Amino acid sequence: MNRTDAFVERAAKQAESPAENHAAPQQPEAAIGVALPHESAALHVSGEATYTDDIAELQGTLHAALGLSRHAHARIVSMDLDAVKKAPGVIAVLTAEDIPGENNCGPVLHDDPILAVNEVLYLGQPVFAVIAESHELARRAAALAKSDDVIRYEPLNAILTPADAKAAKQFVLPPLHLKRGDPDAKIAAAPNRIRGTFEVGGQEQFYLEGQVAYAVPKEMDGMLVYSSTQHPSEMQQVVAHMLDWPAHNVVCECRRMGGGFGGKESQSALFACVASLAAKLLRRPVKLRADRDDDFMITGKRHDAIYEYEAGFDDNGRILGARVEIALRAGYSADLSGAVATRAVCHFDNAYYLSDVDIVALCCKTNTQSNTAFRGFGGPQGALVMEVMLDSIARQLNHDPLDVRLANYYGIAERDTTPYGQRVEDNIIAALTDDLLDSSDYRARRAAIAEFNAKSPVLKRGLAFSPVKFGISFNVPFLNQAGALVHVYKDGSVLVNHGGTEMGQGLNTKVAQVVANEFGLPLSRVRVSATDTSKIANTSATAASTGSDLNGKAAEAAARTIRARLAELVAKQLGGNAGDVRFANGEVTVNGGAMPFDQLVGAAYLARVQLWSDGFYATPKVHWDAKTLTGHPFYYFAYGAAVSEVVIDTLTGEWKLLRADVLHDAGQSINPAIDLGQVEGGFIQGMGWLTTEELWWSRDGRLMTHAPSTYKIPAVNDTPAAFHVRLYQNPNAEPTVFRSKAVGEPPLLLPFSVFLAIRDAIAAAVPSAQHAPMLRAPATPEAILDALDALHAQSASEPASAQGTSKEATTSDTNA
Ligand code: MTE
Ligand code: LUZ
Ligand code: MOS
Repeated sequence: MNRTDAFVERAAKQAESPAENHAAPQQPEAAIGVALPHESAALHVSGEATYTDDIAELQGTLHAALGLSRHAHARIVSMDLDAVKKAPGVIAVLTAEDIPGENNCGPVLHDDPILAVNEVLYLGQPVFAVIAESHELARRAAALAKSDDVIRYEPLNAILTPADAKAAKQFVLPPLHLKRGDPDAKIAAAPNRIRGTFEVGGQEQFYLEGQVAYAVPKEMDGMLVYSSTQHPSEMQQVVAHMLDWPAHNVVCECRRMGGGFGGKESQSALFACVASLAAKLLRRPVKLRADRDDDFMITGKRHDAIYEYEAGFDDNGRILGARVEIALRAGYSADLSGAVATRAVCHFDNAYYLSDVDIVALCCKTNTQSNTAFRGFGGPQGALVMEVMLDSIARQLNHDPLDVRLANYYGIAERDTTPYGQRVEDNIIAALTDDLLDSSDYRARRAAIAEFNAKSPVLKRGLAFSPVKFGISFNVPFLNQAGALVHVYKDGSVLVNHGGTEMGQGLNTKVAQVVANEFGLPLSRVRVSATDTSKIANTSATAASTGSDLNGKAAEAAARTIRARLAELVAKQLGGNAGDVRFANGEVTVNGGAMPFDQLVGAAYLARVQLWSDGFYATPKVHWDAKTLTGHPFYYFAYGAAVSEVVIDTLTGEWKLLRADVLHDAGQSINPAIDLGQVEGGFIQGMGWLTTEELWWSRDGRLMTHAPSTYKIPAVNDTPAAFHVRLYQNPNAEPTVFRSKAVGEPPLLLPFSVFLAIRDAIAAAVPSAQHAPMLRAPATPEAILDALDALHAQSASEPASAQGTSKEATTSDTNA
């Protein structure tokens, strides 16, 4: 037995003894509901897993690197690429003029040039591509883009921040506006009001495997593109379009990504296109792998946002009317910003009923990277400001923020319709909250922390609870479709292909479990192959957390078709009804008789029964009116909640997460080990967004935080010593695959509780302050110290003055 097998065996043994809180599977014979290890776990830890850059290179392979713009906004006056062409090892230098088809890789609008023409719109934009003998030589030559002799620019006025873009009315798409009721009148008539501004930073996806594509030319104008992408079908389309070819000339394949997190939903395209262009022109395989700094400089991130909000509320903190404007930094092009902004609008409510509400979302056009999908896809940006508002409301009323949250929860009957018109029919947030408050001992710890803070002058503790309600489905209804192909070979082994992509989230494991369960086979009999556009056509991105919902159902459908054919045959041979045939434990049983699965498959082959099938799934119920921003965009909601406790050092601004309790609704989990991993990972990743990860552009629009040395993602020592994560047992009200729920994105919103706990600790440091702390996100030590300073200033001088705090760096709540 080799090391890999030993690992798998050990992991499987561990999985057999169900850990605390793991669902007892409802169908005990099935591979469903069992905490099986990730299909590639052993390969991940041993380093054997093949990522795109690990694919054995064909003889003659060349390497590409990109020459990037040096200005945030400038006209290209002239280009003289001779020096680049003459650099050691350079085979060719390509510009936009070399593109035979359309010079565009935008997913929705055609505003994303692959290589810049005439004008550059952000600092870091690719202007030319160098193709060289080696990766290193290509990069050295591409670095000549920094020389004035190579590209001469005439700088133009650059707009760098969402605030400036908003002032200049520069948007990549028209503003979105959703209004229900009469919020102005409700706010005016309310006994209490808050009004304020808030800001949250962006976030780099920081997939451990960077953007990479390897293009291999094939006969008759064919191209095979290995791409690290969440969206192989779109890569196929944009490459074909760029080469002016029909789509059937191009195959895109992806076995796995080393993370995508939304960053490879649309923005893998530039890399796939440049590698393919070079491969086509030079008739040699070409690989383009961006190094980390280039990846940071070129690709878009989570949208940062600035907010203006206002709310009126009663004496219990229940919101009577609310208004918000969310100004998102879209960057230089539209990319997916329209759908991101729509999701922000549809998550402002988070878990709360808002009878009278006005929500505006702006996609601000700035001369920076084109921001894109990132886990949560605008949902976190929408819900965060609501949680900040509720925190401020509670502090103004001197209530525990928890109680204000409970007072605003969606309820039954009158209080169950979202601002966009969808009824919340599967609401379990109240019961889930009770469970978590109990297990986390929230009320008792609140009192203990007050006691601690009274005695501790420098270190202050904070505690916060926050809930999540997250809508599941692509908010563009037609994207909610998927296909799968299942092959049963003559020996009874099964190969599954589906349109989803594996990025570490465990999709292939779950789909394999579903198929194994249909045939009553152990998981070892089912293999999932690489995603390949020549197997499943016209797929959607693996995104919106829908991977297993969509592809699990499609694969289930394909397996059921084959199973029905087998059942018919075995019923003929053993007697009985096809409908009574059972597939379990590697056997097929009916009418008191049994036959091993493999034997039945062999017999079916000889009887000329088709042993492979396709399967298709389209999510029911979803519809959306993009004009009125109303409809039923989500098939269902996923819920969760967290309680976090932090300690801050009021002299240095340092902080630590001491304990986090998380309860998350993954429906009836197909694989509790994988789902717990998603919840833990999402929590820590969201915590990074709100605390340590700070993107910072210089005055001339250069992103200065473009490597791990200056951009701090959480590490294992940032996870709390006490991290209690549980799955909430709650079969999906909708008939999803085994009544599971999507789990990829929603947990990213759970660490709102960390940010709010830091706010709580800051408030505890200045008990005499009238107002809530003005804490911006990310809550870096600098931001924490700024918030403390502002609070001290406020409590010292009434009325509150903004003195000593920079205007854009504060969150200000004022009594309206
Ligand atoms: N988990 C890992 N390990 N790596 C990833 O890149 N991406 C997240 C989430 N979890 C991601 C991840 C995002 S942004 C989404 S939309 C979902 O996984 C996509 O996969 P799913 O739909 O199969 O859950
Ligand atoms: N909608 C959505 C989308 O809700 N999530 C996504 O990831 C997405 N991607 C593209 C278009 N719409
Ligand atoms: Mo995820 S942001 O939908 O790729």
